[in-house]
Amino acid sequence: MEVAAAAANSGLRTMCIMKHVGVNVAADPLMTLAYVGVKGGLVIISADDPFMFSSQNEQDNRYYGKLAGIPILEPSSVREAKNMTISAFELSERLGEPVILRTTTRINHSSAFVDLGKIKNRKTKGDFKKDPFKYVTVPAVSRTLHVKLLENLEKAEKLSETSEHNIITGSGSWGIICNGVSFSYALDAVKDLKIQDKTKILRIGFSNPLPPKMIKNFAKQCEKILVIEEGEPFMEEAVKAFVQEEKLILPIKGKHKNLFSRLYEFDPGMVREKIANYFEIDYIPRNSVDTEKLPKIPQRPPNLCSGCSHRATFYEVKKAAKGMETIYPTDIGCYTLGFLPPLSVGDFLICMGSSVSTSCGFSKATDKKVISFIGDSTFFHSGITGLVNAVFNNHNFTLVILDNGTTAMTGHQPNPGVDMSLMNFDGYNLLE
Ligand SMILES: Cc1ncc(C[n+]2csc(CCOP(=O)(O)OP(=O)(O)O)c2C)c(N)n1
Ligand code: SF4
Repeated sequence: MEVAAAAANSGLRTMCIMKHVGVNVAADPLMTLAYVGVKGGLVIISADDPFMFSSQNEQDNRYYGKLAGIPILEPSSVREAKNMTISAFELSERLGEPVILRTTTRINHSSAFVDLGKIKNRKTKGDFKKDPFKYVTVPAVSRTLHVKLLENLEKAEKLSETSEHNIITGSGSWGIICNGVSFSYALDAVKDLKIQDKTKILRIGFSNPLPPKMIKNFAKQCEKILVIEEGEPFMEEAVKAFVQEEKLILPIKGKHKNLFSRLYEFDPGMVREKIANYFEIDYIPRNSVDTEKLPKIPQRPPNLCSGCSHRATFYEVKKAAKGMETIYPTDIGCYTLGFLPPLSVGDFLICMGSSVSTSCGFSKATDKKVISFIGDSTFFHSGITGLVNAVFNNHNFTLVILDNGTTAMTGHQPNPGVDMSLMNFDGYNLLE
């Protein structure tokens, strides 16, 4: 985020890509970068993971847009992801603010054909013009920058009102407000339930700031509204507030014990069923395929590969610690799987780098022997700062750095611990 902040303020278009929890790590610079703003377009891709297919939580990063005061765009398809990327750069340059492009699991894991359009030449060198009273965020400077950020947010709200990404389809007095992949599910469901002439759908693609006028006008034409969004009731709460401002009285529901959950991913069948419930449509769910007579497929939980070097390390550590009362803080990577029996080395994990700092806590708070594990990539990512403090503060634990010379779990990317000369590279140049 900081690399991108500097490049964007040197006038370059910059993209900063991470999974949802990556934004937590990048949140410190992001919050103040929103004050400082950008010159070249800066697009942050936040790939959220409802259902936690490969993550430790399913936080909804739309709140980061709200927290930082910057726009969010949310695609409903692969094609839109590509088109919204172009829009996001244009929007970022128009407002002078970073823009978040938020995707979720189903979009992240899909691929499709897209039309590329004209590809512009990439500008890779810009210039930084000094202006410390804009760029150095001491309190006196930030006080004026915050005023500018709020003005930009007002401009963004106007753009959201007329954005091509906020669209209304269908007709009728039953209202559906949805976003992202839920839009496709809702479109299919309305067709399957044959309620096209009764149902209007407002698809929100520009989700921060939301368009209050558009939502109020939509609500005026509805007798009841269902909000369909994976994750938190981000839109639902806002829609209820807008409708209250208009003094309208109509049922609005979304997250509810009989409707949508804040947990996990949605799917087309589930969305169809909830729409039918809410609008009280006679609906017989489709028969699911009878799998009773099929042989049961054996469970195949994730496991360390055969021959994995981590397994041998865990085995040796367990042998060395035999008879000791131990706590094994672990970290994020392939080696996390060591928490499973029979190895059972992994007692505590909250985020990348947490093995080191939680070891400090356990070693202070208990009399047990603390032995923790961290991968080489994770060590350079966020373990190293904790270790510097641990040494300074005389914390007493044994840290095992599992140096397998790669970032295995996420696809073997190089990290600062990898000897790139073995591949005839001098360091790692991602893009010239
Ligand atoms: C903040 C954050 N960014 C990215 C990830 C995704 N992630 C999961 S494991 C991993 C790296 C693991 O590499 P390493 O520590 O070297 O262990 P290995 O898989 O090689 O055993 C990353 C980047 C994450 N969980 N949290
Ligand atoms: S991919 Fe992961 S589990 Fe498999 S051998 Fe490499 S580090 Fe071990």
